[in-house]
Amino acid sequence: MARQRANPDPGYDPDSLSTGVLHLGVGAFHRGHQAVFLDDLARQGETGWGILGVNVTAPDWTAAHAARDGLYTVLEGEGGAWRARRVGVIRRFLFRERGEAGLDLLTDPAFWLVTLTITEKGYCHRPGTRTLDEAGPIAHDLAAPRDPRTAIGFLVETLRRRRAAGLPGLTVASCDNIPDNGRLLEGVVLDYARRVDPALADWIEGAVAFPVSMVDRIVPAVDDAARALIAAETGRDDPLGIVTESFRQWVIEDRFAGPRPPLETVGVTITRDVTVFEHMKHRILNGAQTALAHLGHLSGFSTTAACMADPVMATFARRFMERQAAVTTKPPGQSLAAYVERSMARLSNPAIRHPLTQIGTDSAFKIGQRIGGATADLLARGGPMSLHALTIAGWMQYVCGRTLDGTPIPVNEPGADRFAALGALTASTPLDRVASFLALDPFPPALAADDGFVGLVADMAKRLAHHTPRTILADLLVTPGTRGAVA
Ligand code: NAI
Ligand code: CS2
Repeated sequence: MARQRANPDPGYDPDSLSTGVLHLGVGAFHRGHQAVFLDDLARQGETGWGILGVNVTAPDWTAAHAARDGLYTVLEGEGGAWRARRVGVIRRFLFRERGEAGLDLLTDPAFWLVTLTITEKGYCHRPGTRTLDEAGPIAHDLAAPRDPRTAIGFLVETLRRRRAAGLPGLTVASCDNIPDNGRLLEGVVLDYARRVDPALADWIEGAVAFPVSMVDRIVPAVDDAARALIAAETGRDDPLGIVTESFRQWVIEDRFAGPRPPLETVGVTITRDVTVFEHMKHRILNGAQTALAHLGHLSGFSTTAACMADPVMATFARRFMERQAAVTTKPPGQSLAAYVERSMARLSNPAIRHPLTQIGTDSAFKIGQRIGGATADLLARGGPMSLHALTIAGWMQYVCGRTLDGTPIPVNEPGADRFAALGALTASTPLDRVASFLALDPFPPALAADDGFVGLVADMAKRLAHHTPRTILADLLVTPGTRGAVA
């Protein structure tokens, strides 16, 4: 029986908000992060920053949004203590299939900010570059730019119409978890615009600002258990509701065109250099999540919190983060030791059921930014390398798609076939096999060039053929003085 708990409506009239923000990619993260910061602003009486959400790919929230007049619950919690909050800032939702729908949106002068959470694949770029992958979905839009299907094509067409209407530029902020996300977005937008309308590209270059931002909040995909929890805590079904932790952080580069929401009044850091914040987050928190995703799944765990409840995996996470922190620059006013401590607490939060396979999705995009660079930096300063070698060997095993006992792993990423092919190269030696993985683009060349490191990864891969990562870690973490010791 669902309990009726306090779940107050927002302390403002949602209909009084005008939509100053266009968001592309209304997923769980947007509902739990940017929308909550803008909800804080609305609660302070700022009425100009309601959101119009657009999805150019599934899911289509049209019916869910209409059914609840755009209101939804954010259930925030640590342990068993929950706080339910009603968010009312997403004023309209549009699912753009083909046709004209949405293309004139930015000709409304109320819009001053576009934000995006479209996942890494949504940028349509060649990994490791800021240029378009012409062989991918963008090919359609390049041929028919007035009828775009990708987020990049949609954005550029709406900007073209804004310019044609004689309106000024605005700010377009990527909120995807990608290093230098604003530069990537600017690169692909300009690359695309230059090919379809060079004068438009010149206008965008002068009139549109693409700030980099670091975004942080763990918002797991909403599953049946999360929906049931929201219903139990609030007494109502809530198709747009999400479950998340209390922590949230947003650091955004001070680079805006035109008016912007006063985000600094609701705890957002606006700064000239986001990179140091980004490195801290990607290497320490995300690095540990990605390492645990692969090593944890191969050890039989299903969520981050379940891993962290195990003393061996938790000790690994701490040591791994400390090593990543050793090669990370401290952002002003931050302590890396405190960041590790807080990350330990966040990852251990039993209230958050973050599936390891969700974090393992698109891992080839993630492992370079989170682990590859730090591994090369650690190697350059003389190690220790054992935990990183095991982490990379674990990733190799994960993307090849089988656990120790042969159970298939639901590998979800564009390069899966390529990895499986590398994994199946039975004719080559284990060393060659490791070297061919380390030569893939997520990794800096220094890794494959270091024979000692290649040997250490090959040694870990051999151990993984007979033991789970947890068993290997139990040995590595308690046996000082040996080759893989955690001194
Ligand atoms: P989700 O699966 O709930 O939503 C994904 C959204 O991206 C949907 O709106 C979908 O329409 C859109 N999308 C997917 N593929 C696309 C494509 N090829 N082109 C255009 N739009 C596309 O995922 P969630 O949790 O909202 O995460 C989205 C992104 O947010 C992540 O990829 C990450 O970069 C960022 N993020 C997520 C965090 C989290 O804890 N969930 C935390 C920090 C950042
Ligand atoms: C996670 C991130 O799915 C993943 O790759 O590591 O979504 C992570 O939860 C966020 O970056 C936290 O802000």
